[in-house]
Amino acid sequence: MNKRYLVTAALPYSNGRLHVGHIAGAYLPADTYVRFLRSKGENVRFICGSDDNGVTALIAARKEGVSVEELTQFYNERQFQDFERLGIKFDIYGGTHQPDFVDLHNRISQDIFKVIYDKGYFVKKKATQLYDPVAKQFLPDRYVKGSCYHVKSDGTPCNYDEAYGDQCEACGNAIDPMLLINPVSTITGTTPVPRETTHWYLQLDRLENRIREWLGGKRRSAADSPAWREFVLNFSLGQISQGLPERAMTRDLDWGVPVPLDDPEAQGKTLYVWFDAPIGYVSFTAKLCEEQEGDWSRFAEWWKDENCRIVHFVGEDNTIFHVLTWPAMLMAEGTYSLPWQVVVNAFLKIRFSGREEEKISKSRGAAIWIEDYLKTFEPDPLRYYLTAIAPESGRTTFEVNDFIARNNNELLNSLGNFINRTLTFAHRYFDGKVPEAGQRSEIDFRHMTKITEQAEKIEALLGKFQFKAALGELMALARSANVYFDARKPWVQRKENMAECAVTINVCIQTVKALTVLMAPFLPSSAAKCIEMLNLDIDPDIIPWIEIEAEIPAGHQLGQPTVLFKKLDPETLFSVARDV
Ligand code: B3M
Ligand code: ZN
Repeated sequence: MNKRYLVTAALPYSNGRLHVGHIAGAYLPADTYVRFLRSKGENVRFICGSDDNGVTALIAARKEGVSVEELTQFYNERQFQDFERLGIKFDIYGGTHQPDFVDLHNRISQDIFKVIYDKGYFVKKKATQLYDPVAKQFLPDRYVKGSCYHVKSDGTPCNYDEAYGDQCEACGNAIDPMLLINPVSTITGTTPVPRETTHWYLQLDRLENRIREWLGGKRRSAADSPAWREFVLNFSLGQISQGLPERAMTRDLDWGVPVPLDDPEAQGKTLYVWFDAPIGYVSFTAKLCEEQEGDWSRFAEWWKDENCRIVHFVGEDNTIFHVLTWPAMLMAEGTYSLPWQVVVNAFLKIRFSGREEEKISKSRGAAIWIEDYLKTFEPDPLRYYLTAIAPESGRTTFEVNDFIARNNNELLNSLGNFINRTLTFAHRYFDGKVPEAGQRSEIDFRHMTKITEQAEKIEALLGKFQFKAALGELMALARSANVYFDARKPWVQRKENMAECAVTINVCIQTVKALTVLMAPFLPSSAAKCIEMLNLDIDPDIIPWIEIEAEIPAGHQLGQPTVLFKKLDPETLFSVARDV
């Protein structure tokens, strides 16, 4: 059966710039996966856009003294540029409140809300919420801060005192703002008071069994369905065993999707941002269908068709919403497919030389902003490093010195060096043409077999979302290519036996081609340079995976060799980091 893939990356809040942590969390692995799928000839759509609704945008707009519309459009544009320049290529980049998207987004969000409402999965309840008497408004979750009341897995209290009213960043648990210890309004700094208001609550408890079944059910043992990352599964099953609380899906807020009910008590209320944000994936798909086929309702071919695999890439703080709430919404609605996989990365920490490792933080100046990075550097060294240290099974640290070292030792000295020495040799001694393949000996064959083996490993690992390991196998191939080159000594062969030298360089050029195909999902602009250096007539954006096995014929004229990777020095990166 013809499978299709709909891949999404978490919708960034359009309230600030992007830093390396964002990229490592969701966007780079998603882009790598999509590039891999495309090279395998799969039919795939890659969807993203900004999360404009809710309070985070309001807070930022208030702080910057601009309207929330202005703010979200400004950052939507800037973030999109960062993605583009990093080679992260979406089929569509929308935004839940961007002028071209908001109508369709509101309509689809409201439709889903109404279906769930009609099916009786919401209860309307009066609840007491925190109200700021100075600002004269109810405080949405993100407007309240206080100490976390949860108990950590080791039995000690969390007590993190910067916990927001929706989630504790220290222990990862969902927060009920009414239970926060010493709550403070982030708008005015006053102590909020409890006051009564009406909301619509999604009865997650009624869906617990179905979510558990979906998480651990039969589907998971099917050979073609990669396993969940362990920390994701454990965390999610843990949440379910504690019991899923009813969650309010509406808010007292005037920025967002209006609650689509005739009820007078729904007046002035909007949908909870975590209700409408994942629907952004759907509404942007609909917009793409409108643009490509003139009919937005064809989003159903992606969202309501069992032959389409839906894959979400998110960071660890989005786990609950993608592995529990979102599937619950889809189950309650009833006509959508459930995610095929949710790929979650943990947080990335950062360590500047001479400093302790720390949380990436805007306020403390501990971040490398993508915009700043790109002023001085090429995208691929960053893509390389962020994949090499990908927080796939737990938190990892971006070490500025390590970034430089790995660029210089691995990208440059291993991968870049092999490609460069091969191509310059071919230019110097074979007129820039691919020499005759001749009679390959055992050592040549062994090396050619190594290419096939590595390609198979990389393919299998990418299919299982193990990007870091896949990149490791790519680099292992680059290393053994250098070992082969050194063992054959073409610089000696050239003087003693030109025919044997030709065999060696032919093998090396075929290796460069294989490396080009294999590096493309990770390092797309370097792969494009290689395509040029090899002078191949292949679309550099979608290099077919089968090209690994297709040898370049003898006599083929190569292009000019250019520098693939540059040596980086710590001072330059340090000055970028200091700019923040
Ligand atoms: N905007 C949260 C975040 O960037 C959020 C993701 C929404 S995905 C539907 O952490
Ligand atoms: Zn906590």
